[in-house]
Amino acid sequence: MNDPRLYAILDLGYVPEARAEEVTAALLSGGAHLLQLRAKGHDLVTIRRVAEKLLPLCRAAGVPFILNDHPALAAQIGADGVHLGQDDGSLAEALEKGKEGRRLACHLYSPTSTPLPFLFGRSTHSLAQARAALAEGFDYIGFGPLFPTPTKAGRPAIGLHEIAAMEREVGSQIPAFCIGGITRQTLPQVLAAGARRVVIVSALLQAPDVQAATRALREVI
Ligand code: 3NM
Repeated sequence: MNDPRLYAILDLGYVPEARAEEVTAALLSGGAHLLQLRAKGHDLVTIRRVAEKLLPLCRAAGVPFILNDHPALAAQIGADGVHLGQDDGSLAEALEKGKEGRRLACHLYSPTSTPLPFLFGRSTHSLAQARAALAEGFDYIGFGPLFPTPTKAGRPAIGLHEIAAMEREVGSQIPAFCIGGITRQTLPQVLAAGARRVVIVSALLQAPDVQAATRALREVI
């Protein structure tokens, strides 16, 4: 990743499948540096169908396409990475599932072939979890939720006080994206607290003009 700062998520909780491509195109043309498909509660057939529509848009824009959960599916469809929560198992397990997915995809798997080309991201909710994800070998982390957010309702906010230490210890080694309740209004405090990269979901997806909102937030970061 080449200094990615704004990570956008196409969340099917906000965007119906019928609008997924149009909204993704707006996020990409607005300047998102990474794009994740998040489809909590959707079946694998649907997730695959949507992912296969979004992947070529991301490729054309030169933006990595990350699938939330489902490492085997991510590898099968040729995604650029997979994002895992704290309860989604270890990096080693995800790597095994990814290898299995790739074996299914190309029928040519050899145990000596090069490592999977994709990125593994981990959600972290404290400095301790961020350190652990770095030590385990994840390629990037999410860090939050900084504020209460309807996108992950019920998850306690962690506030801004650990951002500076997290950036110093972890963000200096791998990209660390602050997440949760980041909007045009809250972004300045988040950046002032030391954040250098952010994930934004509802403030982009619920904007009247997704492209303009993405561009405006990207300019601030
Ligand atoms: N993960 P919004 S917070 C998907 O802290 C997600 O791990 C979080 O959405 C975490 O920008 C979050 O709408 C929701 O607040 C982010």
